[in-house]
Amino acid sequence: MKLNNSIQLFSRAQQSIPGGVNSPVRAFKSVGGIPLFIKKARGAYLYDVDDNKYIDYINSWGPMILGHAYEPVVKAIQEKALDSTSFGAPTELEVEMAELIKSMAPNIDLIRMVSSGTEACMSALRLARGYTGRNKFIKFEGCYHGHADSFLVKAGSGLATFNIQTVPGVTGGVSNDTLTCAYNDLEAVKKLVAENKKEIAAIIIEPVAGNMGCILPQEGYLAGLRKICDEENIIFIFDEVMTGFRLAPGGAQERLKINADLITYGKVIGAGMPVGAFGGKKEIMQHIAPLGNVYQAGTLSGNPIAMIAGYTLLKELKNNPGIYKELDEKASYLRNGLDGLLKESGQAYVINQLGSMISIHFSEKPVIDFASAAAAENSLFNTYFHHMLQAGIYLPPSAYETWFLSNALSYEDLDKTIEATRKFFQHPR
Ligand code: KE4
Repeated sequence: MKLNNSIQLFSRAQQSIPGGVNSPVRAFKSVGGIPLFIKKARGAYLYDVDDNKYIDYINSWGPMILGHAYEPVVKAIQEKALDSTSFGAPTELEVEMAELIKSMAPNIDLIRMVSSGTEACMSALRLARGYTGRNKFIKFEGCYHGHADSFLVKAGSGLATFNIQTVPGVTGGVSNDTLTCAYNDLEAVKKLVAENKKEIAAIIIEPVAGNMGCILPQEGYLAGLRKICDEENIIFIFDEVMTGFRLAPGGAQERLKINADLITYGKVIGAGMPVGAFGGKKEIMQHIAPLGNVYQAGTLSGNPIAMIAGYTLLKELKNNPGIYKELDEKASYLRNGLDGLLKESGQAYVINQLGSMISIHFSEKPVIDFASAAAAENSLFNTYFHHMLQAGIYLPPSAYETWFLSNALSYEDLDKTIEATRKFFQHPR
């Protein structure tokens, strides 16, 4: 596979951009090799600057749920841009976007638009602290809620990939209020709550974790957390930056039938444009400025281009709920195909999947939390990753990321993915 232009661009990029990338997870640092520079994408396919074609299982880390360059979204952006790209003043489109989200997602009385998942999560945490008057919060090892200081404690995604346990620049004053324990361990939460009685403002969780590979909540786990929050007056925050509008129109709240108090969004909500959001019950949200004194702001929050992109995509998803069934069927087909061949291969593995989120862990034990994800044979994943890339299949460049399916994937694409995996496990490495 010719990679000359990516190699040259990566060398040039490192002269001007830290690590040559604008987000660490793109750097291929854990899987090795040089990152591919992408020229364009259409539907389920990426094309790099050397004109190699790949079946895309990252989809911009989630947003491209209907595939790249989805025509209604592209057209809407092109038209809206003619009327200017931002005003810094309220618009009708923002009202329509908020009303559309409220019609799709449960438990949203009020919602505030921001420009990233990080902003959404950090704002939701500040609001929970401001509303309860408490400082501490609980997050789970391996979960990633963006790069705000408070969350960079035992976090997933790039921090897990690069094994960054403590982040220089995050002060003890901040991280001391961040309590952590293992995902899927309800007793550990009960213990933390008992040790920090009336001091915990929030529990924030990825209802289906995607930043340590895909990890599902065990039976009763989320309901158990809900019960603790109700009993202890703790705000239950669902970080649905990944799961929102992906697992169902109403995200994980709808799919898993659990009500959160505050919900954060990103990725799909912006259709690839910089959009995040946080919302929830009026009783809590009305403490956000200018209604209340929990200050939160953003020059480009709700700007027309980002709004029209997200609005157009969400409308498509709302008006064609069959898309979710198609996505689930494709994910099940892929899972069953991989399961069948891996069973025959003799290689220890676990496949975790819910809806269009899926990951393979080369582990003999179930992968239910960060420790079990970290204990898997992740060096084998790195070799598998490059084998798949050579076969024209672009997986997330880390064992600590979930794969994201788009509905643009054809069954032929899925078969190619299954066959390339079969070839990998047929030959000794
Ligand atoms: P952003 O600030 O990157 O828009 O969102 C942060 C975030 C918050 N919550 C969850 C559950 C997330 O998955 C993310 C971002 N996810 C990573 C991929 N695992 C983004 C990719 C990147 O960092 O470049």
